[in-house]
Amino acid sequence: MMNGELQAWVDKAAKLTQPDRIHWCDGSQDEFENLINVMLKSGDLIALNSETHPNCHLHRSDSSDVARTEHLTFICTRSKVDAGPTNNWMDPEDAHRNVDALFAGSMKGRTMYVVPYIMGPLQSPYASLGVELTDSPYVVASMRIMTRMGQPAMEKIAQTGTFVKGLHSTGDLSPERRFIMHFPEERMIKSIGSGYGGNALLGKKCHALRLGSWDARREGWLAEHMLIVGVEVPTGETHYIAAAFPSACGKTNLAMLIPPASQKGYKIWTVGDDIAWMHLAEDGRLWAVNPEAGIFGVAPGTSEQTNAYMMSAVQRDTIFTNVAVTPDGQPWWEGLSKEPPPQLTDWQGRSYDPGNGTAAHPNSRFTVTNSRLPNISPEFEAPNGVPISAILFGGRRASLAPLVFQSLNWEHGVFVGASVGSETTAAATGKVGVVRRDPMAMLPFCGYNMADYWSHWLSFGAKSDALPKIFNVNWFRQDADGNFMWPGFGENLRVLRWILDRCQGRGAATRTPIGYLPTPEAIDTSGLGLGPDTMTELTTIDKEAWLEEIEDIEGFFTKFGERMPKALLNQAARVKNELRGG
Ligand code: TSX
Ligand code: MN
Repeated sequence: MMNGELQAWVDKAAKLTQPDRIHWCDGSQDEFENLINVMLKSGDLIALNSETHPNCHLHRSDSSDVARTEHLTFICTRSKVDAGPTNNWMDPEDAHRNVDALFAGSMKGRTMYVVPYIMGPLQSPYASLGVELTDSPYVVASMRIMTRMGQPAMEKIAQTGTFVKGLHSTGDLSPERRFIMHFPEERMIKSIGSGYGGNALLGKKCHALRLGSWDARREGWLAEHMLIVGVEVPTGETHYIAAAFPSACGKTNLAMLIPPASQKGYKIWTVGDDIAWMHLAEDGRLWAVNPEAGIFGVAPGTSEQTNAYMMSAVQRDTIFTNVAVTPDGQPWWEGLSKEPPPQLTDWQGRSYDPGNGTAAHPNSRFTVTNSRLPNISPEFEAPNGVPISAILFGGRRASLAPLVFQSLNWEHGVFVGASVGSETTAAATGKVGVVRRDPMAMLPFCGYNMADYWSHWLSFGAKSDALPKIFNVNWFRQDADGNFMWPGFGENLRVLRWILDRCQGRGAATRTPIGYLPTPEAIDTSGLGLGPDTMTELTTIDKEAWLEEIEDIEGFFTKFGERMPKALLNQAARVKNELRGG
């Protein structure tokens, strides 16, 4: 059975882009192996050491095509205000005309791959279908890891008829002719001029977040930039947490946290490391599925010390992008070991010279299926997902933000999420240590006006009294000498324990204007050897500094003008008033 709409769209795209061949992907192992062989021959892939890293390959991207390009990413809605002040906007007609001119003939001499995929578990009522047309075999191989790709998706598309249309071509890779266009009203994506993950693997940021958030608002659910974990406790029950953090906060590490030996009987099960689709169920709870099937993770900083489960996963069947290689063909990146091994080849294929920068690109990646994770949750494929007890927001804040606090209620929790800010690190461009607002960690990924997005979040408050409790965490507080005050990593489980206690009506806390703070003794710190005042400092607020913070947040909110929900402005006013003693 063939979907007529799909056939017509493929014909139209082929007429525009003029590929030499069209290959309809079935997602089989044979097809994958053939693709790998094609890329080994063309030089798109390099085989890594088959003894230490069986079935692992290295891809080197164009050196000008190494990250998402937010200034070339557009939301093309009929009305500009629907895209909001934080997105680039272009009129849909203009956008189609502009990119179609670039797509014209772009696949000459190439194969157009038709890639059907499912975002979400196979039998999930929340799954969403898509087809990506691409001329990049690297994209096809990556989509097979990152999504449920191939025959089952094609069958569902034939049955149901509706799917997201994604057209992608690497074009000539010129940043001057690169655009990532979203047409939420048509459920369509057109991406040209980039082969990089977030720009080219259209199922992930483009479909699951930008178009997903648009669909979610219309259909009454939430598409979020969140990890999902199950926390198994010594009694054997598992409680689920979703968490959103801006980049460089260790989100993937938290998704794969390994409790230290002192935390006997606890275990973290990974459901997802990047995206959560959450639906309100009959029982009044929010249930989350991970729409993805794989991990597209940042390599630098990943090591046995920071993320042993991830290290185990990328030992085989992994595509590495822009990492360095050792003379015997093993991948390497900054942070994997203290010293770089001798005779490294850097990410651009040159003999490594520190004078040229880092050996691996700071945004170098691994792409690996979720099922390779030793702690993948048994609920990862559950059609209805997992019930979320707590939602965490957070950021990297050297001062101000306590280790953890709980919002006073749903509305205040939405304010906490909308206020997320994180200090820039050396890895990002721009100044170091400057606070950037990144509400719900969705700033680059919300497919519509963020003020409307907050209204949508707020609307859940009246729909249920069994919603998750909302918390804010900060693993990155520093003392006067610049030392991190909290050990972080596996010890963060101690904070998660307090969070779950609070969700069950336990856990000691003090009400403050910014939320409920743990009493200094409420979090188990036994064996950590923290100084006598450390927990007190991590669990108190500086009222003057918080007044400045709220004023900064209010300044950020003014961007959104008329569409700004009054409830969030009222929350800001309430916090300020209470901080002043009112
Ligand atoms: O991922 C991190 N997490 C979450 C882990 C579950 N990182 C790495 C962030 C870069 C992406 C952290 N870095 C965390 C953290 O909780 N905390 C810190 C700060 C820190 C760094 C080093 C030490 C302690 C804290 N300690 C020593 O180096 C011994
Ligand atoms: Mn992400």
